[in-house]
Amino acid sequence: MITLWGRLNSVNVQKVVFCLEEIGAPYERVEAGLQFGVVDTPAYRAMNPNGLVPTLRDGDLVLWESNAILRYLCAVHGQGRFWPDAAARALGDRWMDWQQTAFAPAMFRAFHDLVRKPPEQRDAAAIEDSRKATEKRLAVLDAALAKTPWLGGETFGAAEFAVAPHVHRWLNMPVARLSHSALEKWYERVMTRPAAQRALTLPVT
Ligand SMILES: N[C@@H](CCC(=O)N[C@@H](CS)C(=O)NCC(=O)O)C(=O)O
Repeated sequence: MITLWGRLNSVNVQKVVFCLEEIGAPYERVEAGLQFGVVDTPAYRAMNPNGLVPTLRDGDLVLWESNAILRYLCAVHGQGRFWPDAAARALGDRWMDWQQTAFAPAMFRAFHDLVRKPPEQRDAAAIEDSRKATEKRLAVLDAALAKTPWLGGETFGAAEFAVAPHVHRWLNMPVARLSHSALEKWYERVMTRPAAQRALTLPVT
């Protein structure tokens, strides 16, 4: 049995839940992080020394870093569904790395100030910088999705698990947004999947 530690309002946990639900592997999810605590206990730190969520255990293997978890699950439990070939895998991998290094850092500040901080503690200039940086990233994503229906090319793949939760968060948080039609159509396609609905349909908090 696979065990996943992490609260469902964490975008990095949502990625893994989306993947597990899509794969259909039996798993249990243990609440951890923020109000649930757990992440500072010695037992948890022994699994994940960063004290962050998600952490996944599958048999003897314990993994942290959400995209490493996604790659493992797709490779071992995905039965070839998410990487039709090496080129499609590499094309999707690009977007997974982009999500971690470019997209998530750009939107972090706007999300934290607008969703997790009371109005009097928000920094309007920092939010605006973050909003502009995010829009630049989204323009890149939109241009790519105007050319292919999915991030890895012609088929739904592992990169969707990594990128969609962040897009979902952006589109559902109280921020001024530009419209990106290819991106919005891709998001609608993603959200028709029952696995995406199970992972993502909850308030952004
Ligand atoms: N790069 C890591 C980032 C993990 C991370 O920052 N997790 C956040 C939630 S999205 C966290 O653990 N926050 C503290 C907490 O929930 O206690 C990953 O992708 O797994």
